Amino acid sequence: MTKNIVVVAGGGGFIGGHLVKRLLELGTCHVRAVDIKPLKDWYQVSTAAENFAGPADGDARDFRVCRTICHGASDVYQLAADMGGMGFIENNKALCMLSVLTNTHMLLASQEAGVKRFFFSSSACVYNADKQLNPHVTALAEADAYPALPEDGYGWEKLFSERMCRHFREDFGIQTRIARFHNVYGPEGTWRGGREKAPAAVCRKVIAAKASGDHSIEIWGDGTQTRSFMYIDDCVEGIGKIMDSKIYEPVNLGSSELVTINQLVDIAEEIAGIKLKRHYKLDAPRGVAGRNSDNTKIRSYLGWEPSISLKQGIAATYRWIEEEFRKECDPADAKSLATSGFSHGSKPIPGDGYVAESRHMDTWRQGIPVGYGAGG
Ligand code: GKE
Repeated sequence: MTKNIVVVAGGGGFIGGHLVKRLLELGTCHVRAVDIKPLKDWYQVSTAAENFAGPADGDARDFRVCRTICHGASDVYQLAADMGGMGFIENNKALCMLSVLTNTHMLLASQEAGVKRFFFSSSACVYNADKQLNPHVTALAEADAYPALPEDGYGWEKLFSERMCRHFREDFGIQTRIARFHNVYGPEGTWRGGREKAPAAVCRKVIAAKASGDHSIEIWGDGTQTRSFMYIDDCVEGIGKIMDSKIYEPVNLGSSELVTINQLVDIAEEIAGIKLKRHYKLDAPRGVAGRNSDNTKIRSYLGWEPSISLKQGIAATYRWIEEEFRKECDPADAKSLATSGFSHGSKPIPGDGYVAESRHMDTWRQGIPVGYGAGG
């Protein structure tokens, strides 16, 4: 019996890598994993999948690539995006918005190929910033995305692409499903280099402090800012449930366990068995003051919501990063891994992020496919 073809765009990344593995474990479909990164840089490689890797075969910003990977497919999971934690999205707003090329071309190619279901990975960054001014935040319900005032760059692109998914469903009939991810973390994710999010960054810094013997930690902001963090296994389970559901409009996929960044550091310290001196970097990217996920809608539709506790998830994540650190880092590097850097495209940049001469740098080229518009 021929199996349905299922495409995972962004399959070489954090969430995509776990999703490819889960789909293969289910054994009901043929999986195509697609990512712009060369195969050697994929976070996880599943040899049982049909892997499309690198700028030529795996760049889903390129319509030609999208047509090839969507041909004959029944389901598409569109998770490909230029993204990262606050250190990246605050310093690369134009690159984050250029992910619109990927979402547009993947929707067009899916429509053309007769794809039945299209899953789009949106984000809590679509939410109105004026509703996230207080650490004691009221959990965000789906309607709080309007009136629109999302996170600059990344949030606007996600909100726009949500609308495009909706209108492709309404006008062209493709079954779209949209989940707003609330800060996903776990093993096999980004933990250094400038794109990492807070859970991985904090684990790395505690591990580095322990390894270097310098028992201090640099924390962005004043540590009172709040978030909810969702463990990867809940995320992958939620993606499957939402794709199989009748939830047409965007829905939160996130934990409702609200913590301060100081409490996140407490948890990592407890796992490490050390207490660190805290230095607060007030000029570092902080994002909103408070953010949490209101799970009323997902519970009402699915009778389910993410439930893996932060303590449990951070314990697994800490162990995995500790192992990576041991494998990849010389203890002498520990000091350099005790601080988080910012990046412009993939170029590290100094200090507060702004570089006057960036006008002349070719960072913008990183936002478009090789040969884009060639022959024009
Ligand atoms: N990345 C990072 N690295 N954040 C730190 C660090 C550090 O070393 N130290 C403290 N923080 C603080 C940040 O200043 C921010 O206030 C909080 O942790 C969470 O930062 P984050 O994990 O980078 O990202 P945010 O939750 O603010 O925003 C992310 O939300 C996701 C959706 O929930 C976005 O960057 C996207 O990754 C995504 O939209």
